[in-house]
Amino acid sequence: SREKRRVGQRHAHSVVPQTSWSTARDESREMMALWPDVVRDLTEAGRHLDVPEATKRLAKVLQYNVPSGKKNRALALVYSYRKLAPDNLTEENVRMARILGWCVEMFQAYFLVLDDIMDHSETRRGQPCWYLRDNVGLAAINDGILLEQAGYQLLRKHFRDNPHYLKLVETFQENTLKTTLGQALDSIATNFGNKPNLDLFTMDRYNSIVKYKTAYYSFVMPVQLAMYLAGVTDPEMHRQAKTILLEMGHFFQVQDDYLDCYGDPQVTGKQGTDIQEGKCSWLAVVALQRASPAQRKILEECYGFNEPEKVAQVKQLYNDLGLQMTYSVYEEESYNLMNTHIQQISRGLPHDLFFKFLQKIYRRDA
Ligand code: GPP
Ligand code: MG
Ligand code: MG
Ligand code: MG
Repeated sequence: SREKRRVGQRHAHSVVPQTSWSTARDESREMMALWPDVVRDLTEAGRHLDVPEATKRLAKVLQYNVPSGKKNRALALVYSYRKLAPDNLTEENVRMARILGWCVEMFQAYFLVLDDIMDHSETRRGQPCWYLRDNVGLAAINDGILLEQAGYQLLRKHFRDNPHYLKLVETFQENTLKTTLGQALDSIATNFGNKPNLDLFTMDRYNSIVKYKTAYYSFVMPVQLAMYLAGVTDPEMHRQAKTILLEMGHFFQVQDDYLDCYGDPQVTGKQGTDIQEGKCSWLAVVALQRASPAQRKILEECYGFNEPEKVAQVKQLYNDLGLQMTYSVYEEESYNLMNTHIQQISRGLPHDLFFKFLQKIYRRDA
């Protein structure tokens, strides 16, 4: 099971709930067992026989970018389905949930391939970013679109006769739109690689960016999909699920921003670039809230530049401002708040589903 550790003091009363993660590990294995079938569905069975090189390319793009991650979004979908349709858990129904999980992972791969180009990242999931592989370069943009379209093709192949097929398609479309709008806000805040305007780094701005770029597709979408697959269409249930899942998604991106600076790349599988890229990250926003005029000047001069000395000065400032402790307290308080909000869910949604999600992300280091 994953170790939960962090530099700094923890409040004495906070105890990490003990759970067995073996179910998640087993489910991950089941997902992987299905992966070759998914690739076959997308690349064989008489598809595009006249352009075999293109099909080979798709197979290669899928293999490098889709199954290499933690598959948290797919696992969340399958887990949600199990909780939402406990009386319908036939082998076949669970297999369908897993396929839908792979669709989600294809969209995730699509976003990450493009995000890594935009963020000038170097590693992802412990390997070089796809666009940095030999001879890929900006062809990775098209490969990203291939991943997205493969997601829709897989969905169509297996779910076109499902009564909620249209809802499933729209769920992918709507959440992709939200994500893309969020990514636009993220780029706008960096001033597109020019010197960022730090006056715009407010907590309000931050909240909008992360709601759109991360929370919708990472947390809301997998559960919405599981709900439709389970035949749950009650709007109030969808609304209550969305509210708590947006809160978790926000928390998750704050963690991602923290780990960009303070995480171990061996564990996260990626090298941070937020300071160099001038991102409106949680650390930058909190630093600006607390900085003295002299400290603000350091940020004005050093934030958003590649020079290692400038990056080091920003990190030193974060340390001087005690941001690791600030984060630690924030994580604790958010955790407690989300636990309270889960208990307040009233519309027949299984609370343990959301508690499980929360446990999964609380004090994560990857
Ligand atoms: C996470 O931001 C957000 C995404 C990966 C969404 C990308 C959306 C697109 C439309 C391409 P991040 O850059 O902080 O993630 P990471 O730290 O994993 O690079
Ligand atoms: Mg990124
Ligand atoms: Mg990004
Ligand atoms: Mg990040």
